[in-house]
Amino acid sequence: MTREELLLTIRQAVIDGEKTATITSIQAGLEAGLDALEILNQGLTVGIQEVGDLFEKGEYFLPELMLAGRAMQAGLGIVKPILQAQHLGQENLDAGTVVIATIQSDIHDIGKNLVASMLSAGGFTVYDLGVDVPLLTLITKAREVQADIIAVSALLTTSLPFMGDLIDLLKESGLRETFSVMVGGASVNSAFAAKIGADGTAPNALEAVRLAKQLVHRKRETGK
Ligand code: HCB
Repeated sequence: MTREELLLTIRQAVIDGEKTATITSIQAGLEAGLDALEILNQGLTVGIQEVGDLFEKGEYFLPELMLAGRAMQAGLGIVKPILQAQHLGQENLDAGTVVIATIQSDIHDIGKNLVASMLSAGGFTVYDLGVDVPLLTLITKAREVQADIIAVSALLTTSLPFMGDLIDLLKESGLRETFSVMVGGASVNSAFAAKIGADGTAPNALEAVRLAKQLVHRKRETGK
């Protein structure tokens, strides 16, 4: 099979919600020399986006969405350790402390989990609070562990306002300068991040690690 055919097989396995086929097609891809990042970005992620489109068009329903989510998670089970290993060793071990969660009212966690894993691999101490996490829980944990960054994820457009509320709450509590705030998830873009006054956003897990490093560097240099 060509590279493109291998990637197509991975995408299709996610679209079909076939966990076993996702695993075997990834293994075949790796054996044939595909790179883990290529499998993630051009295989798994393209597949799950297609599933979202089919759901939006009314061709897929919740069960298909759930099966595809499981297939994606199974695929990440193979790809994530490879990506982590590729990044370990190149990073310093005291990169900073991050409290991460999917924000209140949202339960999507595939992307958030990927970001959390890659931050760990990048030398950050990561406290993952899970999904549907209330704003006060996030802030309390961040204070307890003296976090550098609060990173939040949201995929539902109806969850986005809670990200703005988080920043407002930090301001009201006099803590806005204490924590950098990173926002992300498929519904988030730079314009939105700027509008709510977040410190940045990232389109994927590797960019999220890069951004987190910049934010900690800035904080250590300037205190903000
Ligand atoms: Co969900 N769902 N879903 N869903 N779902 C979406 C998100 C829609 C866009 C599908 C659609 O209509 N096209 C849609 C949201 C529409 C909207 O609000 N605009 C939607 C809906 C409507 C729903 C329900 C409401 C459906 C229902 O019940 N009727 C329900 C939500 C319930 C709730 O949250 N309260 C629901 C449920 C589900 C599941 C459970 C079936 C399943 C989630 C399983 C899980 O997460 N454990 C699911 C899935 C799988 C999706 C899609 C298909 C894929 C999401 C995904 O995992 N993407 C999604 C369609 C889509 O996104 N196009 C669909 C892959 C990851 C890797 O991408 O963007 O999350 P990511 O993360 C990236 C990136 O953004 C960045 O790095 C990550 C890694 O590269 N990043 C950060 C992420 N977080 C970051 C934080 C940072 O600080 C920095 C960077």
